[in-house]
Amino acid sequence: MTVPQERSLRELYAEDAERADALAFGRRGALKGASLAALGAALGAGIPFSRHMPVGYLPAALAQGAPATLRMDGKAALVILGERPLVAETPETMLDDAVTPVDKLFIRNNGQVPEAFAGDPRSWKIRIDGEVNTPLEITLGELEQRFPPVTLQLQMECGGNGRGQFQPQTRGNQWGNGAISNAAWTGVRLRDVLTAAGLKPGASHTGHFGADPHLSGDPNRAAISRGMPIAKAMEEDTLIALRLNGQPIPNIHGAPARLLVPGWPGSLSQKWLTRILVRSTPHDGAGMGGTSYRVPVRPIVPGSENNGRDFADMQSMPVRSVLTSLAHGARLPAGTREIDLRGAAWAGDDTVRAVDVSLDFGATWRPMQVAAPANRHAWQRWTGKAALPSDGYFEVWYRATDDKGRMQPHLPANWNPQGYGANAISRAAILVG
Ligand SMILES: Nc1nc2c(c(=O)[nH]1)N[C@H]1C(S)=C(S)[C@@H](COP(=O)(O)O)O[C@H]1N2
Ligand SMILES: [Mo]
Repeated sequence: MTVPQERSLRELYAEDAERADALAFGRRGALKGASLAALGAALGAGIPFSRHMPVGYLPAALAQGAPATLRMDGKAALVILGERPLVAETPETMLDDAVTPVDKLFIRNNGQVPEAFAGDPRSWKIRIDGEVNTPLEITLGELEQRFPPVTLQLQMECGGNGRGQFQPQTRGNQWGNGAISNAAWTGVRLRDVLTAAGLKPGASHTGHFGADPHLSGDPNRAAISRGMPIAKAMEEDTLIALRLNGQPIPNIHGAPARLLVPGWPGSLSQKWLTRILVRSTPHDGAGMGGTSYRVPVRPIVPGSENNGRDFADMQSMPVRSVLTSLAHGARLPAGTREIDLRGAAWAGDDTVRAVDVSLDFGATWRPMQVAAPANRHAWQRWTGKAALPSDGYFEVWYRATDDKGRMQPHLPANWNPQGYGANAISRAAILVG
């Protein structure tokens, strides 16, 4: 088949990717001469590994539009996914630092951003109540005096990271892979505080509360209020954080104190923390139950209606990787025959055993070097090189495998109504010459 004259293949891909694929790819799946040439023209270069391109494959270079970027004091030019509430993603190349700088932390709000606390941060109070022997109302000043300080590099990843991969599309922010940060957080262990309050025998779950108003402004509604099993609350890496990369936490990231619950959905890491309720039943706040932060126990038909029956709370996040040394869509000078590959990988409560890269649409993979995490629940950096046989259009496919042998899949699995847990292999398009 030939490509229609009146529209470029690129335009057609933007409008109707399926039809463009049907035009560009033959029935048997091999790209034909004229179509291959048209696709090469749309991409701006020939495709040296075209023989490995799968049937109906949409080249990564054609699969995205131009993003809106954030302008905010103290923040980098993140990609805006939503204005109200404000949600912004970190492009993968901005995740090139081992410790994520404050300006590059992604932003995820569910409600309004509260006014910055005007008082002395040390006077901010957090209440610990519910299934405890001695309810506490403790200021940050007292917290720092009573409990030993801890500094850890901790991943924080939104439960919806990767959501944009799901077909059919699910509701919520269409994240790429950039709802992840790995900053150095200083604070006190939540377990020290809970132990000081004294857990009653029935204490089984927490509920978290913050000072941010609901989007509607209704004071009786919480923007978000999630909770976790007490075992996660008592883990040594779960913190009430007071400092971020050695500085006071900026307001947008939850000043003056927030929870940091690494490896589990970021929504547990309550910003502007005011209260932790210890419960004898799972918490029932905003963002709990139904299909919120929950995934089907057994796969459901993608796109089907489901009220969350037979769903389970998302806990440890799945394995994922980012490529930080080369931007998707990068152009490299003609004659480039070797590229430096570098990035990060993480796997919730688990560690990453391997990162592999393919330049030939998955036909062959080569292992990268993966460093140990700085501490448990920090991400792991990976590096390596890859050789290019010629100029042309290439895709760098990268995938991580966790220490239990679970690998990023080719397509996101376990479709669910709110789009959690999509961790398919990523691909970055590069043009050489
Ligand atoms: N109080 C409060 N805490 C919150 C949220 C929120 O909207 N309000 N969003 C949660 C979600 S969904 C995520 S992913 C992280 C994002 O933290 P960040 O904006 O500092 O990156 O904060 C969590 N804590
Ligand atoms: Mo999130």
